[in-house]
Amino acid sequence: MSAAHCFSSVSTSRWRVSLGRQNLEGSNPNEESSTVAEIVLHPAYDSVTSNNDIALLRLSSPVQFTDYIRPVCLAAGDSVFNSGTDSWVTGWGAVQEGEPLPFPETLQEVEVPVLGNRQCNCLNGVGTITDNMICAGLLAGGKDSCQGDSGGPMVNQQGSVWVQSGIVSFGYGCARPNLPGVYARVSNYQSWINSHIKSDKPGFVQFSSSGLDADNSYTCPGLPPPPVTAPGSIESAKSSVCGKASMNSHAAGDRGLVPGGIWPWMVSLYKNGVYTCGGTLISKNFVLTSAQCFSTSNPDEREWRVLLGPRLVNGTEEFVMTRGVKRIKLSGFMSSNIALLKLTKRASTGHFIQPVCMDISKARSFPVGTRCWVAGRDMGSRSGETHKADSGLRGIETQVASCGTGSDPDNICTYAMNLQKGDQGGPLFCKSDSSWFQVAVVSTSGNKSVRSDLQVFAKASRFSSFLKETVDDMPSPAAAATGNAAGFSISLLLCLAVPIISLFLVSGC
Ligand code: 4AZ
Repeated sequence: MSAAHCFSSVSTSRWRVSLGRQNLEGSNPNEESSTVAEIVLHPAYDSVTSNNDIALLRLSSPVQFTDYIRPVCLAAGDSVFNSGTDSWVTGWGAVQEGEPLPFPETLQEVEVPVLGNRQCNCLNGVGTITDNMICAGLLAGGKDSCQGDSGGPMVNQQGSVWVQSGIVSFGYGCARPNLPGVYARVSNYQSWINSHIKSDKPGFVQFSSSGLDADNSYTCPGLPPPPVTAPGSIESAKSSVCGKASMNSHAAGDRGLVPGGIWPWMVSLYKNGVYTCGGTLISKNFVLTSAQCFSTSNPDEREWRVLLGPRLVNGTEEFVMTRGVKRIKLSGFMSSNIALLKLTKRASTGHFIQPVCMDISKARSFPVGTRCWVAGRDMGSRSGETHKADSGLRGIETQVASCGTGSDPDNICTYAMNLQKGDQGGPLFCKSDSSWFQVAVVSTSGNKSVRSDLQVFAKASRFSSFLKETVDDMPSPAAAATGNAAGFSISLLLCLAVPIISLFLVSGC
């Protein structure tokens, strides 16, 4: 993939593509090169405005992937790049205006933030920046792409995956203050790119920015006024929503691979570096777990670390973020009691990290048949192998069952399951009105098994006053109509590990 403006015709004979190269001069031990079978310019490329500055080159023969030659992922159509999103641009272009890259012309990289389209339009002159463009640069100047970088990539890291958001296209000079570089917006071309690639299609990944985009409220004389967002609307409440597993509902499909995509409220608790318990994020500042995870009624916060944002990377569990613990509060020091951990710094939420909802006002019912999950960690069956488990993740889908006669309203029953040590502190969470609610905390030794076909859990709502007085930033579920959990049919924790691995191998990006 390159920029259309690099090609004055679609004649292929004069072109060669070099891969795996670091320097433009001298030896490049990892270099491969290929002739070009076809050059496809975007049919709506406009050389005057630079709109649709994108081209595809079909190589004459497939390249062998190596440690030095690998495909990048491409930003899928529904990607969002908020103003400020950290980006990297690479190329062999000029190091400043009029100053070519010196011998031996080693590949250069520069880190620049995305600059929103409204602001970029305003700075460059309203009308110059179309929706098919994305800008990046510093208002102060000093960092930019430059002549010779054209056609090269702007990429953004999401977890361990690099996603190409832009193709170097144009700009007024290089690195000048208030004149960001302009790039073709790759996410707008998913269907055009796919229409030209019949087999071995690229891996499209939805890139997501968390929070609101400050560019939406950027005002500028020539621009239409920013859209009004009513207070309390879904948009403005986005940061405090709970219980939406957005990555789970479309973890794979025609948009390609979305990395990770497991329950975003799951956390792992480590004591002195050893996995000790599962837990859940219930607000930006608080994690809920079982009181049984603590061996004394007065635990030492400094011994604990919280890993947030579970993701599967090549079938192995990884976490996006870690936090220390400022405060541990136990509701009591008994089997079914719960514990709240206040994080040293609030968690930044997004697709990978999001609190689960809690029904502290006891307003919800979870009738017989409601879909629920228990999620925890697979610690292996043999002792002494506690953190060697392959994926680390374990999920069991279950349903609310009747507790039978004389049932206690403070308990909830599900069909029996084989709870293990690694499930301790993790959640039983159930779906209500398209949001996921944590109904109970798993405490592996505290469950009273009255019947062998049932699992009895003490409802977390019995601790509602403890939760209310401790957690001062409890999020609220999004309105039911905005739910994206429809079509939720994949038993992801257990089943998707395999397709994720194979998709990685197939698309390789
Ligand atoms: C060029 O001429 C060029 N500062 C590429 C990028 C930028 C300017 C010029 C952006 O290839």
